[in-house]
Amino acid sequence: MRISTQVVVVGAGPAGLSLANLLRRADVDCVVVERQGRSHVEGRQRAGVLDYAGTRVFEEWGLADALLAGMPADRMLEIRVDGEPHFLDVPALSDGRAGRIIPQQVLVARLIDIFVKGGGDLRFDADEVALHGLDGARPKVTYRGPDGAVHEIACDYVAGCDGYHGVSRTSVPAEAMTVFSYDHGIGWFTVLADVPPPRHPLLAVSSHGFAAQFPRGPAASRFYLECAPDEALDEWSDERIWTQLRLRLGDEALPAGPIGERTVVEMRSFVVDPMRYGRLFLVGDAAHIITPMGGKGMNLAVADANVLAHALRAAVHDGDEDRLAAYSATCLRKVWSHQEFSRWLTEMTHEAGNAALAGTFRRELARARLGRLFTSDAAARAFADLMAG
Ligand code: RFL
Repeated sequence: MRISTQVVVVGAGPAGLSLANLLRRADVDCVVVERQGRSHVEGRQRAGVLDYAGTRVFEEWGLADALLAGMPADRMLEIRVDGEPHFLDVPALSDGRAGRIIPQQVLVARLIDIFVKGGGDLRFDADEVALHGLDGARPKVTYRGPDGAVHEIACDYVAGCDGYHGVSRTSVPAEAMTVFSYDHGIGWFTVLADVPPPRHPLLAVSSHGFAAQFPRGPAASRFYLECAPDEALDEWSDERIWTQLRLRLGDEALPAGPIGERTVVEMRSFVVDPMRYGRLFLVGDAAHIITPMGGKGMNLAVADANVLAHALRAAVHDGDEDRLAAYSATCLRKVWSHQEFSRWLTEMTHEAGNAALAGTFRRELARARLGRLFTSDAAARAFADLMAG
């Protein structure tokens, strides 16, 4: 079965769905192919904050009202050091640039709803997705549908939005891209639990190791616990989780709750340059992954989608490919800036607690850096500027 379109979007995560919706607004024809089923995609719980820059993207394209309705502003951040709370009012410190607290699965479900109700072509359960002729004038994407038939979609451009483990990046010859990869040398054990969310997103630094608690909707929290990079999941019994959280968060009264999901998150960063090969453009996690520290992964996906939507609109409607030529360099500026922010925050919050990581001298340096955030308005503003995106 053959059809043709202007853009095939591979993957329906935050990157692919943002791009698909922006393309519809830009009057650019697209088809989205997604390997998983709709309920799986809508149930994937990961990020929880859309930064200010992300909210601006959806405002500019007229999607913010539908997407962000009822989602509270992201205001205060608490950094607790040895049980002592410090609060940073991010919007107040960044001239009112507030993000929104929105669980990733809510954003994804709303993006799907808007796209499909608007007549968008979104194909779930697409198996064996393959990209062809990326360095030619008319690439193709093939997949096997749930009906067992092989479908072929000819197009002008392919947007590879299929995440770190997707097929898009691996379709590019290895010599055509430079890969940057960094292992942060720590592990993060994370659980999603039915525990009332903290009043404010909370980072906790102590000699027991780093921990964090973030809101995930009205009745749930995502917790992170620093651990050894090679730590096995089954080393974390429920009892150990709650004991360590109470100790590290400095909160003896933290209630235990049912744990829905537990994973060890890779504290690894990865970037490819360029984010383009011929008519393929890599977007979001397909091109770069970042540690969850600073909450920038989903936001970078939205930022890339925005740059690409503008560039594709100019190419399709005006025959102007200058923005497409600049796509990779434009995105990578922000990617590296966020990578630096995430690494800086990771290093500071982990080394300030656990002296075993980098020694006592670096622990004191990290504490001095942290302390500056609470005593220097300029330092707090620089931090808030990066948080706002
Ligand atoms: P996604 O979300 O991985 O979506 C890719 C989509 O492509 C589909 N796919 C394919 N489709 C067709 N053919 C194939 N061959 C395919 N292979 C894959 C997949 O099914 C999926 O639907 O990438 P995208 O869109 O670039 O979005 C990136 C974000 O999801 C990611 O950066 C964040 O979730 C990262 N992240 C966090 N980001 C934040 O901004 N703040 C956070 O607090 C935060 N916490 C997290 C996170 C990621 C986590 N994990 C496990 C990866 C917490 C966790 C636990």
